[in-house]
Amino acid sequence: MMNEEREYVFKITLLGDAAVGKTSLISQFVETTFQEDYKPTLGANIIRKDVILDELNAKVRLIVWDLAGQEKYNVVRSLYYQGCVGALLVYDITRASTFENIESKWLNDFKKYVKKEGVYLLIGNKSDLNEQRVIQTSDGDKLAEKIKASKFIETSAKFGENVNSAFKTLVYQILENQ
Ligand code: G3D
Ligand code: MG
Repeated sequence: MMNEEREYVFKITLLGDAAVGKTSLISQFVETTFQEDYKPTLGANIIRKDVILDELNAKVRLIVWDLAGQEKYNVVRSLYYQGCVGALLVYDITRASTFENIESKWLNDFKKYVKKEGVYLLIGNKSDLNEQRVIQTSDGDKLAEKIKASKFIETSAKFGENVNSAFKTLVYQILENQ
């Protein structure tokens, strides 16, 4: 007899400086089937995507919040983070400032506003731009260890490299954390 399928709903966010590739990562992940719900008052897009985990006989509905070009400004932070259980902390491997802001700005924000213990991965995006790289893979590894990220992954949102695995890893880490 089949076990009953389990269903979960997880709210996650992508955090990082402007133009690191947050929206591009989401677009790659959800492909063409996404529903977008722009909340101008929150400065955020909200995207839904169902992830089927056959091996666990589970379905996860991901509610992905994406900052809509207001990284520096007045997002209603408490609402943005409310109920959030996981995040991708994203930097651009070609811009050092985006790497430096991960801990001091984005992780700090996440910890301040997410009351429950949240799960986060460190993502070094734009891995296709290797000739412009200024942040080495070993630097990413070290930072991930320092900030206790569940995992460090380099991605290319442009070519879809490691994008699915980044989101799926986050889902598995959240499930483990429940
Ligand atoms: P954001 O949502 O974090 O602000 P976007 O970032 O997803 O809007 O991406 C910012 C710019 O970086 C975009 O270029 C986008 O195409 C580019 N980009 C995102 N991810 C990658 C990647 O993995 N590789 C490369 N080469 N470029 C990427 P434009 O020119 O449209 O502003
Ligand atoms: Mg964006």
